[in-house]
Amino acid sequence: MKVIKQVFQLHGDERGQLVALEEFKEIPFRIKRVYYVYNTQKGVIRGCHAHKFLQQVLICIHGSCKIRLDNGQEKRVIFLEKPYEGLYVSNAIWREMFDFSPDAVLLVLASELYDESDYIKNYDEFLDYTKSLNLSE
Ligand code: T46
Repeated sequence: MKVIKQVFQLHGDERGQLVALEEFKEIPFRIKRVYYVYNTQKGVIRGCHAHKFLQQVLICIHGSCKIRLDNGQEKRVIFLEKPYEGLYVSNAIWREMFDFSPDAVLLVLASELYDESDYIKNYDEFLDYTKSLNLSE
């Protein structure tokens, strides 16, 4: 599985750092929604689902966390700890976020508005979904 972790350009000077993200430039889609996760309690695993269409870029803008990506054939764990690094997560990828540091703030840029019907929350259904995609290719 190809993991796309991107290092964003820093616009730093003696005052500090700034990162700018624009749709179709640093972010490969139109940004329709932004949300963030923080104050995550010890031992919590978030996510545990896939999306049919949604694409996202995950940025741990403070603290650290781990992301498990699973395309139905292969799993990878990615450590996010830098506010200038973004992890692209395409559709049809099972994702789990875990090992959040107490100060972690995970920012997510999303290609779609919130839509409950885009979620696949059952792992066996996810495997069937990836198989159906592979068959239609
Ligand atoms: C994803 C991972 C990385 C909304 O009302 N609007 C929203 O835009 C979102 C994201 C969530 N919600 C509500 C739905 C639930 O009642 O907030 C509650 C918690 O959401 P959820 O359990 O889906 O949170 P995570 O952290 O498990 O998953 C989220 C995203 O939902 C998901 O798309 O890929 O972050």
